[in-house]
Amino acid sequence: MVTRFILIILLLPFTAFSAGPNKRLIVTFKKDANFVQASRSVQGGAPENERMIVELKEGESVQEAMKQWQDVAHVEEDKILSHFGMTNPSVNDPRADDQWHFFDDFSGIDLNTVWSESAGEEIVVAVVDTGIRPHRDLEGRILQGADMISDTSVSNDGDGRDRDATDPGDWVAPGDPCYQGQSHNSSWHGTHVAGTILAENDNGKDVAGINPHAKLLPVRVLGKCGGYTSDIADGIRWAAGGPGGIVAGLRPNPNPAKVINLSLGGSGACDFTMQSAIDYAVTQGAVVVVAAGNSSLDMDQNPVTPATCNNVVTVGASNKSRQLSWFSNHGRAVDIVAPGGQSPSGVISLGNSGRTTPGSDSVTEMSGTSMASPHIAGIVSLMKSVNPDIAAHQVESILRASGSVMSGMCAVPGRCGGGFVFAVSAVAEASRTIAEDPVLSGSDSINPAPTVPLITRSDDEGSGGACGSVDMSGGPGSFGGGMFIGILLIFMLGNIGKVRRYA
Ligand SMILES: [Ca+2]
Ligand SMILES: [Ca+2]
Ligand SMILES: [Ca+2]
Ligand SMILES: [Ca+2]
Repeated sequence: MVTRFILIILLLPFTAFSAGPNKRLIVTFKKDANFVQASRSVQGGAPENERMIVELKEGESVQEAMKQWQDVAHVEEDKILSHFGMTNPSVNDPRADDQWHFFDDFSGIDLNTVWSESAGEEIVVAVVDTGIRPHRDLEGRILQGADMISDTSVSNDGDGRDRDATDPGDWVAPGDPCYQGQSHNSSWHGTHVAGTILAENDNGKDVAGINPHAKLLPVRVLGKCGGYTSDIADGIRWAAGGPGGIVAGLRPNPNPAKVINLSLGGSGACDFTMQSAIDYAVTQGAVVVVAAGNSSLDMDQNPVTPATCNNVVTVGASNKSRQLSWFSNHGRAVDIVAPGGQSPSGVISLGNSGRTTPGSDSVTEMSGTSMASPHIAGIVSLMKSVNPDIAAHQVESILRASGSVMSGMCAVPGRCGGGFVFAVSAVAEASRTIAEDPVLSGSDSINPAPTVPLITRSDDEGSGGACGSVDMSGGPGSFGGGMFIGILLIFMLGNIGKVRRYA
């Protein structure tokens, strides 16, 4: 039984940061600032290069805190995002025959035909998610990953960032700080997502995967309650490797990802921190694939991050009737639609039997745009297999152009991008395409532009009062005036696309 999750938006004034634990800000200093001096002016932060994470004191407003700050260029809330899986019954059936989303030539991606175009090469695919279980169907495929979760109340592994991306479970019990009236079992969400992309084929175990030659780079960013934007953004950068991929607390990634899957998100316009990380990954040659989200929202009116960021491939979900799943977000930001399932026919992939801490390997069924996104990430890894240097904007264009018409809700232009993915055509087109250098779309005509919160050291503190509430109906342009435009969205996590496992 699918439960319809509802976005809970708290209409709170900005001074309400004391409402719960872990209300944090990302403070970015001006480029020419003396970082040591400037960071001393920002109390309660953890210094990093040109950026600090600041937790406000009980009852302290941003306006009050900012009075003492020097050389600050941007301030935005370090929002917590969560994954986009949904509740579904488990079939716990190990046969690929049940993976309609792969093998059905109507509602699935028709993998048998796709494999005639490319059986896949060793492409590094990052799954930026809840971490990974060392599932038997992923044996020999998992690279050295990273656990990017800095807050120990979220990490659930007893420490902050570390080199072990193993998923310890993300269950929430009534005693947990993020408990919101509903407990849930561990999701093993990252393992499910990874299995769709690259589970071992033809080994007599469990399920098939789209690119059985791909290597998995697990980046753990979601724990109990979800994950902070700053950790997710750092996870994207680290996964992409290179000079901009060096993040606090971790060694550089020796295996830069060419595909990065983000089956996660939250409400609100694309954050400055998130967009910067995505843009960096794209310039490094990665394709960033993101889930549209499960709130049945028209994202033209109600932006979702990172789904409405620029330079990403945004994926909506379809059901076994090849129509948009009822829960899937839609709008101009959607580039392509892929199977994400819908009760009673979810996506079948890898799981774990543990309700809290890990148990044994299993096969589970889940539905969500979280499950649609890794279908596209897997297909993109096949496109990269035939054309390793193909740029993100080329991949996006090919997917959009090759998609096929859908009926129902998606018949309306501008709701579902290129429509239902036509994987074999996309891979064939990729092999014919001459790779270009990555190009960033500063003002993407396809995606709504992100709201970049520019904070000036204005003395006009009175303007903060105009920012006391958030109007979700009007999109990013509807936020009140004043210094904090675009950073006011406070939302509860874990209410968006929670996953419950029934194994
Ligand atoms: Ca840790
Ligand atoms: Ca860890
Ligand atoms: Ca298998
Ligand atoms: Ca896009």
